[in-house]
Amino acid sequence: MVAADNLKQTPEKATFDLISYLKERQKLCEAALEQAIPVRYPEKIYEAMRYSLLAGGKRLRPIICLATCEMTGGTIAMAMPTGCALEMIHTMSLIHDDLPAMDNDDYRRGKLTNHKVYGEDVAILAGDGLLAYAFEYVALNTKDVPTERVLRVVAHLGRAVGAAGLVGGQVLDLESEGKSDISLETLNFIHNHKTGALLEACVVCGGVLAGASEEDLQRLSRYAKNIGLAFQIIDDILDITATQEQLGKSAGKDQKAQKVTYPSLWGIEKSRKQAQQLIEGACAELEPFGKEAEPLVALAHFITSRSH
Ligand code: GRG
Repeated sequence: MVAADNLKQTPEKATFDLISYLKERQKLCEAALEQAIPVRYPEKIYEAMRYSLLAGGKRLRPIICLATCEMTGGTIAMAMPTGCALEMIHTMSLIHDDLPAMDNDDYRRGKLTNHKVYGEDVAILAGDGLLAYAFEYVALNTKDVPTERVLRVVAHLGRAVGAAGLVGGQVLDLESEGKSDISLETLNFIHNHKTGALLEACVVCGGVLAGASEEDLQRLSRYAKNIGLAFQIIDDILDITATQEQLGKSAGKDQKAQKVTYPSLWGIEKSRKQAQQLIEGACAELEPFGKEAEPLVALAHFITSRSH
């Protein structure tokens, strides 16, 4: 899943083997997700939830959450239920985003979209089921973490998904469709909410679970906001430059929908440069964590050099 050409690390980062790290972490996350939702009666809804949740994907959100928890003194076990919940929430947002009422997409993660397989009605419910279960899962399965930290995680996740996060970003994105006069400020608002809020929750929740200081949580939040925006800039570039096979979803959608994107405002080269600058800013926030920050630094560079 992780191609070597995705990993153009600078020499000083080359000592950290990100390929092996991601492979190992993806395996752990896959195993945890596989166990998280057993099929019960009525089977159809559990199967629909599992169809999208277990359809692959890079698992960046849980991996980032686990890495932050470890970097700030916690363990993988403390963060895994939150990592799974983040992937459930992310999957819910993809299922709903692909619906005919939104982006109307046929492919996701290299497979037919949820509504193409189960119908629109079940796909909406599968998203709802995943969203609700994410919160139940964190509350019931987080062990060896003080209750007030778990509560804080639940609140942070709620904020990241709701109108102050994903939902708010998506509404503005839908409203902006077909408009050619979208400002950079509006574009940033859309992506800081639609993509950035959940990535920020991955990082901050990892730190909260480990008991990181408020100052460190602020640093982590700034790191995440930078990588969130860089992630979206690269996503916009890939929509133009990558193929459907590479992306696992339709390519060239933004241009077809005449959407304002970073490359449409800046061109591809300037967009790449801006993403690179954001990643450098993100990594600067991690300097106080020293060598412990290696995985998060490498992950930030991975985001700008990925090809899918
Ligand atoms: C119903 C509460 C509720 C919310 C839904 C639909 C919606 C609101 C928000 C849209 C969020 C969205 C689809 C953002 C795009 C994020 C993005 C860049 C996804 C691609 O992430 P990757 O590349 O995908 O990490 P994989 O498949 O690797 O996980």
